[in-house]
Amino acid sequence: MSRSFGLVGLPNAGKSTIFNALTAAGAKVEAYPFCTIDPNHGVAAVPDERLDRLHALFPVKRKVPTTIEVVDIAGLVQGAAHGEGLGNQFLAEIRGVDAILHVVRCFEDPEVAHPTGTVDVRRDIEIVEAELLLKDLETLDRRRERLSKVARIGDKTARAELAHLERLITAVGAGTPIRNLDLSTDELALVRDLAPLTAKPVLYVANVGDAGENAHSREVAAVARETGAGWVAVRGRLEAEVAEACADEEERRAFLAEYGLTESALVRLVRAAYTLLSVITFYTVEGPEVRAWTVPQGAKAPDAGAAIHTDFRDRFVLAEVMRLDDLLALGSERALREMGKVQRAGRDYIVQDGDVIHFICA
Ligand SMILES: Nc1nc2c(ncn2[C@@H]2O[C@H](COP(=O)(O)OP(=O)(O)OP(=O)(O)O)[C@@H](O)[C@H]2O)c(=O)[nH]1
Ligand SMILES: [Mg+2]
Repeated sequence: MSRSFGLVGLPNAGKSTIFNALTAAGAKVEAYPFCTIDPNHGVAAVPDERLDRLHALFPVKRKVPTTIEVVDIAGLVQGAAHGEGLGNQFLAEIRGVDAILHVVRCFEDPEVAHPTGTVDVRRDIEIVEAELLLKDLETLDRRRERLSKVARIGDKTARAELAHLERLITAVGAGTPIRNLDLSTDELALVRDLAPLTAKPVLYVANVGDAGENAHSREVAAVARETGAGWVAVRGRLEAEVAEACADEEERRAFLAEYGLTESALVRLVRAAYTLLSVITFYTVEGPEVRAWTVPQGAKAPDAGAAIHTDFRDRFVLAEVMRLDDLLALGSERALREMGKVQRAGRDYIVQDGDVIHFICA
């Protein structure tokens, strides 16, 4: 299943620019704030060198990469939660995403207005996070209001849930994002249900401008370290131009090399995001298709099979597992079989990043 990401940030931070760099979808980008009104939704195929090499070894008809979904919403400003600006009404759009991409403006450009006049990374991050916290408070409060009526008539489960809600409300009210709390099983269930924004993992995207990393982006790195978030530096405008001008990753790479960059923003961002989400990639070669799949780290073979087809979990008999590195080194499946390097794995096998798996089902 593809992972989804929601872009948040101040107006003019470069969210739509980053959206375009990732999806090459050509969303509207302007030097004035609130250029984005309606949310942009896009899908990007994840460039994957390992998949390319696997496909070269098994030149079947189709090469199917994993995909990511990206949602780009209007900028958030101070007071958004109380109706300022446009961003707040669209926060609901990103309730369903797996992780937040928080775009932080790290470029100076007098042509592009900054909503508060100057770039100040810590303050800018705080403004946006405060809005996310306020949005969560609103979500949690609404649930509390509804539940307290039921709890009053003596419903035991409602009363228990209310207690969990109170703890979350106190923490969020004090400025602690839910992702930083140690949650009990019951609280986790509640969080799954309500999908509050501050429970989602955050990847800071430092939009550094054409010249590359600078003092502002180093500050973003420091914030990420302090809060346990991920971060990645992206030359937004340059990457968006390259993404839109070049049809494939190879062409992009040749272009970016001229600027001393070895990989596109999409590749680097996905790598950081997959690490943050603790997901790994495995591969299949079946019929006319070589294909990449993402599953949570620690997934057992039947669960990985279920990513392909839900009934693989129950029908699972055996997985034949090859290491992609072995395949690339030895050049053929046959060579691996002869060397005894095809592992027959049972239900308890934990899938590893880079496995090439053939599922045998009943
Ligand atoms: N100099 C410079 N300008 C950039 C860069 N990235 C984006 N911009 C410019 O910043 C302005 C705002 O970019 P957008 O991508 O529209 O910003 P946004 O965050 O989507 O803004 P809203 O939709 O208004 O919230 C545009 O004029 C972009 O061209 C960059 O790397 N360097
Ligand atoms: Mg925009």
